[in-house]
Amino acid sequence: MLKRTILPITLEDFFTDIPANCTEPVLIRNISDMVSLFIDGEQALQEGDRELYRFWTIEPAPGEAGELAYGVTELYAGTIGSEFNMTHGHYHAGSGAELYMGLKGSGLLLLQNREGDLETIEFGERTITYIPSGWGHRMVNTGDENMTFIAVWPTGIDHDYDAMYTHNFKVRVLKTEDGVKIVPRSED
Ligand code: PAN
Ligand code: ZN
Repeated sequence: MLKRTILPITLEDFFTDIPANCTEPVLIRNISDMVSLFIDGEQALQEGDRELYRFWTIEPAPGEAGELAYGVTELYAGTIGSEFNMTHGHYHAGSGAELYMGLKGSGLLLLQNREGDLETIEFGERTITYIPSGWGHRMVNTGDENMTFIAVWPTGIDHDYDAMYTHNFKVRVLKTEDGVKIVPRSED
């Protein structure tokens, strides 16, 4: 019999069926979980903590070589100060590539390796992006609607979040009167 984690699931039913299928309870990130990553994080937190995004993970065969884990993220529209809402971002410890697939909404996917090379990818509904091993990744929602995307990665890798504080992305993505602006972080 198929394990519940490998039962098929339709995209339409994802948000209602995934709690029954997922191996991780929903993970929620609030402003308080990533205050220092935003220029105006402290001020936003003083005005009140709030949820920025949530994600679910399905890992059908935890730790087994050659298997896959996958998840769906719902990243809310909006800004923290002048900065568009974004995921915390991470590197995969050791090696491990990943595939991102857009379901809804639009934004920018930031990729950066540990040498500091940066790629900024327009990401939207039906976009498929391969994230090579060794590249940190962060999604930024620059649209007016909540963004959802699927991620697929190899089983058994560790997500290195601390690396975002030593090898953070070189740019920020701001909402300005002229639209979306990508600015160097060093100019903070
Ligand atoms: C994604 C991310 C998810 C949440 O599933 O984990 O979008 O972003 P953070 O992990 O940066 O909080 C992924 O890249 N998995 O490897
Ligand atoms: Zn990842």
